[in-house]
Amino acid sequence: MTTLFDPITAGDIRLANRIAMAPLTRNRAPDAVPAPMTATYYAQRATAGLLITEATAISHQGQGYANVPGLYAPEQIEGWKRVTEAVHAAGGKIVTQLWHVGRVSHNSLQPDGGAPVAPSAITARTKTYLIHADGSGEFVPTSAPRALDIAELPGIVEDYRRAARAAIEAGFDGIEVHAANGYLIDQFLRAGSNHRNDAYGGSIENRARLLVEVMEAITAEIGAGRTAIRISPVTPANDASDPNPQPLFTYVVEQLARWPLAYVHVVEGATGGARDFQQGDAPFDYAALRAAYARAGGKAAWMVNNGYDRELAEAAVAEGRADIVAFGKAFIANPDLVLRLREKAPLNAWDTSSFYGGSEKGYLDYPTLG
Ligand code: 8OZ
Repeated sequence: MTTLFDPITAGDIRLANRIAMAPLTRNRAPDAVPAPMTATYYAQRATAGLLITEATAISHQGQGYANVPGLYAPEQIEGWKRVTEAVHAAGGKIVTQLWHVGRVSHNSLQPDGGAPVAPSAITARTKTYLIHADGSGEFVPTSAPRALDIAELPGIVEDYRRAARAAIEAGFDGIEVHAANGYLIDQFLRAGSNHRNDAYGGSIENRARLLVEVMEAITAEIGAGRTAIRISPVTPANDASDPNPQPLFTYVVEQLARWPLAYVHVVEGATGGARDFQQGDAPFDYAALRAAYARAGGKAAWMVNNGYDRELAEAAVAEGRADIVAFGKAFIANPDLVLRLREKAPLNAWDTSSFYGGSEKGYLDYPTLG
């Protein structure tokens, strides 16, 4: 019987176990450059089979929150090198999550204070996070976006390609495309945010076109075995909505089967919330999604996330419903989560007040066993 503690090969990446650290935004990267303490943070957690970094902007336009890191400037690449070296020295594996927020942004975070970009000029009913000059943080409504001109889309695909190359230069073992949680790629996928009437809107095939082009560019640039993706078929995060997610995401995974990717990462339910969250008329069938991927020839490892505890994760892997399970908040509070799960030891509780922004407190100071 397969357990969480068995190794697995995901594309070109060899994982020592099937426990991944989910991508977690921490807002501790002043000027979008990973701080020195960030190398310590990830290295502390290097016994994970795979670390996935916090979402990392592919461009200035892709930025939507204060103090989140990027991967488009030389000093950012240098900052990430410190992280990957520390993780590799500790025996871990690490990929970075490539992110364009689309409409989930604020004018003050955009180049020249401009409007955030989106498939359509529809404001997301959600908030973003700003940090003021005095260091205080605040959640504020996102700014009204402008619709991207079709002529701008090749430039965005190019930004993804360049960021993937920068990730390899920074020493990452691969990248995960952030196609989840209501950010740019997900905004194109879902009918609620995509009202376009060109080749990137309307039909499912059209709404998935940007995603397919991004995957094509990245896999050609760094190889499919170092490329992964995260999707969240029903999440309402950041005002994401679609009346009929099952056929949409069936088409998405059928397209993903074209490349021998490292893994496909699925957020089940509402991100950080109810696992049985529903959009549309029927509960989402995740087993059918995976079956559609397999039927289309998909070979990547299947990673699941959202509200898993030890029992649920062990059952998912033992019963073959998942190859890898990603843990989020539990990894913030338990740097030695793998050991604790293995020993069935109690977990430290997380402190939500230090999730976003701040110092080493709530970042580097969670205790390990013994
Ligand atoms: C929490 C706060 C800010 C961003 C996501 C990147 O939901 C995020 C995020 C989460 O994927």
